[in-house]
Amino acid sequence: MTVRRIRFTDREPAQADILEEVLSGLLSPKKRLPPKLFYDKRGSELFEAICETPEYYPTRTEIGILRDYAAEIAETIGRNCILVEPGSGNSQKVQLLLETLRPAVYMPMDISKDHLKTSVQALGATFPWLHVHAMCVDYSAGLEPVEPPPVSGASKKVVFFPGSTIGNFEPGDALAFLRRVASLVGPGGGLLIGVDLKKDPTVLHQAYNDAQGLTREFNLNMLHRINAELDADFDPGRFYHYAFYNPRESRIEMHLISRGAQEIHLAGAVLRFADGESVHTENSYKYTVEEFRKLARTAGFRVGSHWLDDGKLFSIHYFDL
Ligand code: AVJ
Repeated sequence: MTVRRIRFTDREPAQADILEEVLSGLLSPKKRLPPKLFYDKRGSELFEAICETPEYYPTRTEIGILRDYAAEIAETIGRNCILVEPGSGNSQKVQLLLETLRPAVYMPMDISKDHLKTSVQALGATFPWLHVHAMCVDYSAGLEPVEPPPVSGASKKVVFFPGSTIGNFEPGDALAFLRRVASLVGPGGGLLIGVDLKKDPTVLHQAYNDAQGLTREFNLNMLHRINAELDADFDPGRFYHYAFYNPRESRIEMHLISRGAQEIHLAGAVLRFADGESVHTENSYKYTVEEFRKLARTAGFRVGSHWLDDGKLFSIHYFDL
């Protein structure tokens, strides 16, 4: 049997599914849009630009931890795993681990097909020994499509979930996601996950209100995207970007606030916005190390190791089953 080194499975979500999610979010009494809609081509580019701003510390801090502790992390996990990354984006972070970790196969999953294709090509060129099985899929709809290709010598499954993407989930949904990861990797499997930490609210506030206005553009891009893909008539100039830290809920909230009363048309529906009404586009929950360990334990994981930067801004945990 021949094994291709690079495979691509396309389960890109249909436009109709996106429309349904957008409509149900905007017709609900508290208007909301799912944060996964941020990541069209422009949104992914804007997110990458946000990661370069001086205020947005998570990405560079997590990269620093991965650099400093790559050998230790790889040793904790062990070689030849099946490494699954939901929401892999540009696969930048995993590259810091591949050489030391030497997985049997790397399985990136992402909702953005162009992004995924580009990064798979780059990975194939940089790591000629690496088997890659990429999937264009909305992983929030389930991790079931993860089917490793036949690669010999694989040990266990390990999910890599960096970037504090787990912060986008409400605590109950975060627990449900961790349980799904546990059932995907099974006994002997593991989870390597990046989690942003609680800290001075001012530092958090600035990270989501960068001086260049890139986070503002990123938030407003959701409306541009809905116009372009679903033929709506939002005027993004008539919405404010509003992001703040909610200490009671331990989360950053991002909203788009209507400037004045307005009506928007979308797929035959008329959406009414009151002056000052909000569309809640994202939560980004922050945890202490202990809080997150407790959550993982509740999901069935054994408490394992964790690594921090010197400033204790960000954490990377490894849990096994
Ligand atoms: C990619 C979800 C981790 O919550 O910090 C960045 C997204 N939103 N700036 C985050 C984001 C606004 C980011 N995550």
